[in-house]
Amino acid sequence: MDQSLILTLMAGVLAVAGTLFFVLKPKNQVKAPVIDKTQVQVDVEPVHFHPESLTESTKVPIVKKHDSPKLSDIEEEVTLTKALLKTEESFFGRIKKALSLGDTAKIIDEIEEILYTSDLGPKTVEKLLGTVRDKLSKSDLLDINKIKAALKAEITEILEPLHKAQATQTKVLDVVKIAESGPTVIMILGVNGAGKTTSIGKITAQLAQSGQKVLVAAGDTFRAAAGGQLKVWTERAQSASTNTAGSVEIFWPEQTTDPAAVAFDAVSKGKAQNFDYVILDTAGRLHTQSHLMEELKKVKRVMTKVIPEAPHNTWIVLDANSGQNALNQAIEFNKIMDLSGVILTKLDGTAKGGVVIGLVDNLGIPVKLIGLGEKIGDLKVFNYADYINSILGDSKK
Ligand SMILES: Nc1nc2c(ncn2[C@@H]2O[C@H](COP(=O)(O)OP(=O)(O)OP(=O)(O)O)[C@@H](O)[C@H]2O)c(=O)[nH]1
Ligand SMILES: [Mg+2]
Repeated sequence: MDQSLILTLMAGVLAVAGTLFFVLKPKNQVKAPVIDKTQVQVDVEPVHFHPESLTESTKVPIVKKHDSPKLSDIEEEVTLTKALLKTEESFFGRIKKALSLGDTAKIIDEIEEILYTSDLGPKTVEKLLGTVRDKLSKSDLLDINKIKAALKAEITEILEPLHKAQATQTKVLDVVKIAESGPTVIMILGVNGAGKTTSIGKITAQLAQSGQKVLVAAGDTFRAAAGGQLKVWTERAQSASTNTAGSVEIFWPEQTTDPAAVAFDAVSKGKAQNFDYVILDTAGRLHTQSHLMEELKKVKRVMTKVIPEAPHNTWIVLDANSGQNALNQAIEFNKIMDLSGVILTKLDGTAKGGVVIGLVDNLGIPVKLIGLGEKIGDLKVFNYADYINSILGDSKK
């Protein structure tokens, strides 16, 4: 074909395409976004909240709906595997290295040392060690896959019975014991700084997202700033939820200094006003502070005057970084408060993630939820299979 004819044809095609582009382009794509400067505000970062340093006037920052993180935005951010990388390194990573010792007696000694320094507790270490010693032949001990399979089977035996029911669950709503009638009451307790208030914020956000009407009660009457901090979290929870059927309200009688009175009034209000959930925050305390433990018992007792089965869920919040201490705390709190679940926080970045196995083995109470960060979406239902795969370097995620 003649070269000039080809050029003419190409020019024609381009002209037609250009015309079609301008005719068919949707109108709203041409417009530049209009920014209402009065609505722009600095994002409130939900990290390292230090309520003590806030003054009365600044302690409740306003989080506007449009710029708050949505649960769906941040759901994918932290995976269990990512959070447990350090645990995997210091647990299975070290076992892998032990194989280079070549000698099976030395390998067993090294595995024993690793297990004892993995926050499992002596009873659980003996179980795992027994498996390695009794179920593996000399040649198996030189095969990392055989060791892994033996550990996996034993850890599964410990974790599976209490967590099978929640293996397919992803929502807080699905791991709560629900009241037969009236509001479901969740009491949250634990030592200072474990992550109680933060976890309540995260739980509330998820429940609101599931369309639930939630009343959060400021039962930490001990620390002056505690109510304000809880208020911030309830506002975040409300803002993070995109489900208009759900709602969040705080019960914070600022003049009340008795946590039992707060609990009683909150549960009464929850019942009278048809809330689906009442979640009670409590002040941090050590199990060795007997008067404060007595106080917790009283708080629990008064709620039964309104709803005999309340609290339907008594969850202890434990900081994974406390390792063996977390286990001791749980054992002691359980003696007095009859716990029904554990929220294990700060699993992100700790090397002490092995504590889960010891906790479940020694306590016989399920780990319901795990905290994987400081943001409102960083709370997941504990999945035992994912956990085991993560600490044994077998995760596909
Ligand atoms: N990295 C990380 N930080 C967390 C997590 N959960 C809570 N935190 C942080 O832990 C700190 C303490 O959290 P709070 O919720 O105030 O703990 P608390 O148990 O209510 O503390 P008290 O009321 O003083 O007893 C805060 O800085 C939180 O951001 C988590 O899962 N991961
Ligand atoms: Mg608190």
